[in-house]
Amino acid sequence: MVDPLSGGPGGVPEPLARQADPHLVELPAVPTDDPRWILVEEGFTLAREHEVESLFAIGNGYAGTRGSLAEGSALSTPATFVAGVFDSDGSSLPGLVSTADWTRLSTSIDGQPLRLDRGRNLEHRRILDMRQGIFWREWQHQDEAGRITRVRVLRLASLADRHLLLQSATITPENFSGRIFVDATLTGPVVQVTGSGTTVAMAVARRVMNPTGRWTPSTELIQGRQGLELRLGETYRLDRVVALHTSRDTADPREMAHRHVERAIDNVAGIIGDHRDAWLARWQASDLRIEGDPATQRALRFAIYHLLSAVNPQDDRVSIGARGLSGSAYKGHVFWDTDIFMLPFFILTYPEAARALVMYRYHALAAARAKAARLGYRGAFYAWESADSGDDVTPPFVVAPDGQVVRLLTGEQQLHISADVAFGVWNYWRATGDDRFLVEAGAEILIETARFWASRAERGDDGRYHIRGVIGPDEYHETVDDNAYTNGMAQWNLEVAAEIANLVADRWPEPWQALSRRLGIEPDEPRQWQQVARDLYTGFDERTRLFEQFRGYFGLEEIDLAAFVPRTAPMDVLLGRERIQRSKIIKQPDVVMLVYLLWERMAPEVRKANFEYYEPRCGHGSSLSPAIHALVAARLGDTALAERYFRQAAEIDLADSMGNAASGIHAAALGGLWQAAVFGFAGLRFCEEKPEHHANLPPSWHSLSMRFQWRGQWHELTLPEGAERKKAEEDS
Ligand code: IFM
Repeated sequence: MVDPLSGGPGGVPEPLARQADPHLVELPAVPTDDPRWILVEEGFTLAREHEVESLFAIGNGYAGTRGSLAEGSALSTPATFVAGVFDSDGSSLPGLVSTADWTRLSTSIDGQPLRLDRGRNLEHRRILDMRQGIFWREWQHQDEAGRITRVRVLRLASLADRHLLLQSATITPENFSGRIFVDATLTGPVVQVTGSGTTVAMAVARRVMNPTGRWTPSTELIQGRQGLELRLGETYRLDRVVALHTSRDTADPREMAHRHVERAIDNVAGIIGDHRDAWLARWQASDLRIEGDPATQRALRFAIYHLLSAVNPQDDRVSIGARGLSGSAYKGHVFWDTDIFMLPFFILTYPEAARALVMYRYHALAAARAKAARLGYRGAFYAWESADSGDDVTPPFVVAPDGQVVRLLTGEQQLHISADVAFGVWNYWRATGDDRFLVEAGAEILIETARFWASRAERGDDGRYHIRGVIGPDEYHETVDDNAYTNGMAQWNLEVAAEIANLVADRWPEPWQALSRRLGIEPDEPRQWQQVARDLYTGFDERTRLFEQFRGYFGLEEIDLAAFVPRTAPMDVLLGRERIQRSKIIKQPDVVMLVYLLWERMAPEVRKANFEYYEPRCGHGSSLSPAIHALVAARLGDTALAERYFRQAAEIDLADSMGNAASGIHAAALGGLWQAAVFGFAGLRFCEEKPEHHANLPPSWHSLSMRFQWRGQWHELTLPEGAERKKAEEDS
């Protein structure tokens, strides 16, 4: 097996040039050199600042901190979010709370503030070290008086102890001696109480190392407003450790934070070492290695890094919002993005984290039942957008790109979320064999979602069941009847719930009796679900092998997307809401999504016919779209098209190609990118209850290797295999 943590050959560019440090006092760690493990932002472009803050965010699933400049800039929006801590001002929907800015550090030299927008930046570099989970900054600045100062910073959110955040900075006057003052006070309240009564407490401790390498009791550098006289070439180091606790996890978060930080401040090297080890261990399990294509390698690691930064296996009452903990878009709300796009990565490489995510849905079941009941249905209708409680927090109105305020129907009409949740639960159980989860939580979700479908589907005059007035994954078409994705997934949900009910009744009779008593399950109910599933209208045409995306779709206006290349704005903006609704242009894969998720149930010609029909009609107005197209194209053997879509998916954050990375990375697109590599190019599938693969690697990928867990066993996958691999090596 290839060592995931070693560098190694393979067309890799030269490591970053690093200067030998002449000083005794250094940062307590060094950045990774290998460009396949780091993202580097050279210089400073004010207009890119928000985007850089998102991409360079650090996180450990408990807290996430944006990669803002410590001293700020005209556009800086530093923020630290704590998973599961939401607040609203009463008039608005709950959004993730931003805590005090623990990263703030502003330096002045002889009274002059050291800032990027003053003087000259001889060197300025930010590095996201994905391998070690560390944000680095190196800055050499010359002020108007010619004084050159070097500042180095590292910042991390400990993966070994999720309550700790750490920053270490060194400062060196390189051609002068002068008075230096570092303002390291926190901004914002250190204890916050949200409207719903959650207390978030931060405790901070600092210490300073003098140029001889000793911890100094002197606090003049950071507290005496006069500052400290630094001599030419001398380096001081400032460490700052923050302990973060909330009343979600302890009765007295303030006290807990104080005690925690007091212990931690004397163990900075240990905190960094443990954090680094925790990341290295995670990478051992979760890395995906691509030889021959360093840019793709880095893009995949970027995806994995942000997914890992957003998850916390120790807290099953939180899930991952659409932008993880890296930005405030969608107020940190959780969508189907987690169950369908991100969860597969965790299921196969980090099952403990996957379990926490599916348990979040179990805890949300009460809210999902209440939503169904409010609308007059049985079972569980999950929230389209949820926060901490599982209640639906979808905004009722949004401001469209043209400034119009429009009614948002997604919360009422994206019914498919219930089947998506069920699909994630079933996927988790199937891959892990976690029977305890199935019996104690999963079966209940599958049953309650099936009940919802059975009560929501109406029998029509044609004798078939129909699901009317919905929005499918394609959000350009609202209030449609018999959306193929919704009906197809509902059908799957009903069938699987019946199978699972029979399985649990058979294998675990006592818990089953308790569950059926508690839920009032009639003996005949599973058979009724099967009947609704059998008679559910699917929109499938035997002759053409096509699913009609919804009733009437085939009669809509045909618009050639090729005429809009190069595209200057999303298609709904270019055409307007009314026209797009009357057209066949779709926002994101809908039937293609169904083909992907229910792949094993579709005949090969059905998969192909539907992809060929719908792919040219997709406008990719959602970040969730390109990766799924890449995946399905790769499975169908069209590697060139798959590669094009794969690149498009990778660029959503790394090139900010949709123009909205400023408010957070796109976690679902990153999960989709991983899936495109694993389930698309590597063709990993779980047929007949065991893993198999049908690879279609892009020609530039000399090899792909990864580990994954299936039913408690770790498997190694290295492609191409055996003879094929030998041939590829000879050819290269
Ligand atoms: O869940 C998605 C949806 O499919 C498209 N609009 C954005 C949401 C959040 O990412």
